[in-house]
Amino acid sequence: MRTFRGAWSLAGLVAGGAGLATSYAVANVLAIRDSPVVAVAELLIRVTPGALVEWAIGTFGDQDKPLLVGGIFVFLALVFAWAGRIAARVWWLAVLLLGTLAAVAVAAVAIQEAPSPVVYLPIAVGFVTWVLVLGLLTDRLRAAERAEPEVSTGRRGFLIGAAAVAVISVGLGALGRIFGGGRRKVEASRRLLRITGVTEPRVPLEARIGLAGVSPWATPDEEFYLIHTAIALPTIEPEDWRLRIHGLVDREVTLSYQDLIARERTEAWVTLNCVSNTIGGDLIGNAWWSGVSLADLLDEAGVSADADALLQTSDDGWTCGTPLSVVMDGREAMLAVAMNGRPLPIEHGFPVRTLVPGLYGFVSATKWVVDIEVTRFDRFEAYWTGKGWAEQAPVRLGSRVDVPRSGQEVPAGEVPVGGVAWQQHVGIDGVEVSVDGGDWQSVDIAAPPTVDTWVQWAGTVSVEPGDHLLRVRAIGADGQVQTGVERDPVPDGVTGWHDVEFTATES
Ligand SMILES: Nc1nc2c(c(=O)[nH]1)N[C@H]1C(S)=C(S)[C@@H](COP(=O)(O)O)O[C@H]1N2
Ligand SMILES: [Mo]
Repeated sequence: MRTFRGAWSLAGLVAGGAGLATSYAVANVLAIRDSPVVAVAELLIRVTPGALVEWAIGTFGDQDKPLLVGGIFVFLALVFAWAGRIAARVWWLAVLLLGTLAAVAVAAVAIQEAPSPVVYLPIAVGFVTWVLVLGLLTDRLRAAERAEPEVSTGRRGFLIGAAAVAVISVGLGALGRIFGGGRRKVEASRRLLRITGVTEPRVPLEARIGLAGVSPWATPDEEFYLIHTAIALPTIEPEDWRLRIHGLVDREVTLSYQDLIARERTEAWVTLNCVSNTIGGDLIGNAWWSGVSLADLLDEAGVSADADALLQTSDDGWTCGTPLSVVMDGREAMLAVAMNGRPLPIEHGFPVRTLVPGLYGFVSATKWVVDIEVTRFDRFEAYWTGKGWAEQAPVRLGSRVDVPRSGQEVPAGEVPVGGVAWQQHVGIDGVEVSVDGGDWQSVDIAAPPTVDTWVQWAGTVSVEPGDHLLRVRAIGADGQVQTGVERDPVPDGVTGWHDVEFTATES
């Protein structure tokens, strides 16, 4: 054996890397939204039990997807190296192994609505690259093995070949990135867009409680939480966007972006929250939204008396079911085109998303919405409902302590406390706090202009030096008192009181 240890693994690794690079480059050049690896990651998310996805979001937050893609790459690297070693002995077995990987990628792409066969091209190109490169490199390794000990050209040839392939792969990957400027183009369109009737957010004074450290009533864009199953975000030029409203309607409607923004503008402060938000969590935000009334559009389409649901579908194939009666009851249910006075950020659903105050995001707030079917709940199963989440999910009464922070040290005596409370579309009548399990005492609440948003609260508690526990509960405008019974986010949102421990120091 004249080849060095690991040579066959290296050949496999380099060949695999080259295959990934060409498939990535082709996907980008063809402006296919997902490279095969991303499609596989999305497939994994789709087949993963809801509880595990839930855990991943809770544990890794925004990092869950980079970690998943990273994990896939590590797995691929191991398989590629292994395939190289197998190729040393049984060539066809290595091809079979990689063929299986390619088949998984094909399946992942296939289930993401494949409108044209070109979506399979990156996988085909990647597979062919892998076979060719592995063939080339292993030929040289075999030559090295046959050669006399003093002749090392075979080995040198192999190393030069491997290095050349690696360099070309990196170059192709970079070219793919340059071609893949889809997101940058849409970002540019978005920046240049001026939508008539969209006004700047103006936070009413009465909405502010005026205690430093309480979450700002209007959440800045960059602090607004993000939840989506898509890894590569849909990038849709406004002129390419269409919305189809169909199903149990008298007249089917298809709207272009121009049609949509030509309609009367509606604007509102609406707080959006995620059903996965845990007690004290930050998957909640408040923004000034501008758009078009969804109920008006549905009225024009003529909704059948049979219907009780909207099945909404996004450009990336995500779905949700929304109760029709809620959308039609006069609240600010809208097709939103702007957030905080600017066209929607791409990650928040550009160019158009839906929003229904009082419902959790997973049953209402479809980003990149392209299809609304008027239908019945007993005729479909939406994305999260299929994973154990509820069919209907109105927002639960909730509250959070922002001040003091958990673990904070404050001077003993009169200690300022504050936070937020919410039950969108019902409203908040009061907030109470309790120290160290003592009596509930009421604190001040701000007076936002609508019941569709959260409410800031603040007050003081008097404490002796030492460790303390501060707990909060809200009282809804319907008289409901927030329960202390703790429930999981699944299937329809947490209940339970938020508490923080803090230390009062001798002043
Ligand atoms: N297309 C699409 N829309 C979606 C989702 C998604 O995964 N895909 N997630 C929903 C969920 S669960 C929530 S809580 C909200 C979050 O909206 P945001 O990311 O703008 O805060 O979007 C909803 N709309
Ligand atoms: Mo959510």
